[in-house]
Amino acid sequence: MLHICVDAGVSVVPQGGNTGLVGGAVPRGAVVLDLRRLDTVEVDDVAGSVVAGAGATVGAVQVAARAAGLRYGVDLASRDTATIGGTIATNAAGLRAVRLGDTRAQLIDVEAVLTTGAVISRRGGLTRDNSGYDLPRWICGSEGTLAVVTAARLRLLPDPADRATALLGFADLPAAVAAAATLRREPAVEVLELMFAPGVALVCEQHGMSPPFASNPPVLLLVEVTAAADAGSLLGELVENVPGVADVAAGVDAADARRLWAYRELHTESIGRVGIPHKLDVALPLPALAGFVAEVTAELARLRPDARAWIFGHVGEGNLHLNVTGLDPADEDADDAVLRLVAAAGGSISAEHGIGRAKQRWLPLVRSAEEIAVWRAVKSAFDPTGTLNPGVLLPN
Ligand code: 2HG
Ligand code: ZN
Repeated sequence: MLHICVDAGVSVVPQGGNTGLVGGAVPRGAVVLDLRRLDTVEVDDVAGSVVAGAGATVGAVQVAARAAGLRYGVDLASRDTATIGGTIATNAAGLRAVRLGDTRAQLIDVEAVLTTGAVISRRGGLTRDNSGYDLPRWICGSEGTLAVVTAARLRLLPDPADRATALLGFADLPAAVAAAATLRREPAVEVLELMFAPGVALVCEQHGMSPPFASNPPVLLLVEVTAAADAGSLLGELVENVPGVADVAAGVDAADARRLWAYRELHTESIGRVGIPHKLDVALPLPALAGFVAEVTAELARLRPDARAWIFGHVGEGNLHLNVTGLDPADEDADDAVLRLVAAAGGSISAEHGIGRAKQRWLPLVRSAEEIAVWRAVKSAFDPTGTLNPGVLLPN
């Protein structure tokens, strides 16, 4: 099929679950290659890995891994729609990457089709293979611009028998960031998610949930630990020794833990109900994070007094999701101001969602002309006719 498109001079946009947030799979006069029917999942118990078709959902891979007493390290709120192919194309990171790594860290091999029709794959399942350039890791995060991912072999991890979740309240952001930095050093901690009171209140209002704390702390941190046994006591001890914790809600049973997770996982959907948000997925060095939030909030209030910024994210890695509502969809001034502040603070304009079509304009803030020139050479080595996903990632 690819070579027919190449011969006809038609572009191709590979699509998975369509959960991307930067327009990386949005076609513009192109053939859409829907990969969702390639949804096989086969766990290889002996190798401790899984071979999944590009269209298998992350959730299906998680279920299959668990059935074999193992687990898949990538987890994200869109797990039941996002596909393995899409998460490889975007190098999705998600909720546990602070401990378990992003998609690239799970990759053993990728089977992918080039526009020449050639298939690249080793598929042998060797986890040690240092025999040269690592094409799977180049394809991962290339946003469908280099090759069409059809399947992958992914590392599975031991499944800790026990886990415990707690929501912590803080008086201010510097205290929450300091606590996250301390907790990140603890091997058992694998989730560190930041929220603010207005976002949690919005989730409660939209979903008829009661607030987690009567005291309404301004900043909240969702923490999860895993262990072979007694994760609850371990989490209790850790929390007791972290300075600055003003409130604690412990997930005593599974239903409680699900409720604590819901405060975080329902953010995207709840904000979407307020209006079409401008989505800014940024990373900051941890020491700069609290200062950045103060600065960006003041700058947005000055520039667009009617806009509203909702902030949450994977604070263990300095990844903030800044959703700005109350802006005209075509108004890029606020995005520009935010992303310039990010770059000035030594951060990245895309922590995990990629560049797609939405962030290309700002790529030069964080990537040099020399780097982009090498990318172009790589792109033409993989896809000499420029058939795959033109207009995405690489500036035109
Ligand atoms: C998340 O962490 C996703 O929930 C979505 O990356 C973030 O909606 C967003 O901005
Ligand atoms: Zn995220």
